[in-house]
Amino acid sequence: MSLRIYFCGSIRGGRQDVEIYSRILGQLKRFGRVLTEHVGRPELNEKGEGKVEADDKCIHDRDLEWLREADVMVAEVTQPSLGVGYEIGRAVAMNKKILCLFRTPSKYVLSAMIRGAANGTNIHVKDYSEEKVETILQQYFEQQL
Ligand code: 6IA
Repeated sequence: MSLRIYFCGSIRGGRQDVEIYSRILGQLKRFGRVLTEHVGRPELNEKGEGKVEADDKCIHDRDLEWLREADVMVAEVTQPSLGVGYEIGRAVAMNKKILCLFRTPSKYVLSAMIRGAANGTNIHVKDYSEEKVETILQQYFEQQL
């Protein structure tokens, strides 16, 4: 059975990096089945649906269900997002394998709570440039999983 991959990227935190999410998603498909492809869709913006509390509850509960099913999480963490930080915390609590990708150079400094969570086993944090992301993913999926 193929690996189930949970990809995270900012939505209400800001959609500036959506094209990069989409490119990473395209590459992740080589390694398994991505459960959260919507994160890379440009038409999903920070406004749209989801203003009603019940909708947000559905999104939260469905995403956590996918996270439980996932074998590995890949999180693009450059654009700060409360939701992505929360998902990473939940994945840590579930002992999931996690790869966080932070693009450099960036106007942001990655939260110490994410960079400091890296432990060399389950949780990896990699700085990357766009042209290296393919190699980083290749190495991660070959060596860590
Ligand atoms: O706080 P953020 O919105 O930036 O959190 C982004 C993260 O939360 C992503 O990695 C998603 O997995 C999850 N997430 C947040 N919103 C949604 C969503 N619809 N659908 C699926 N996953 C979500 C939001 C709709 C709305 C903004 C129009």
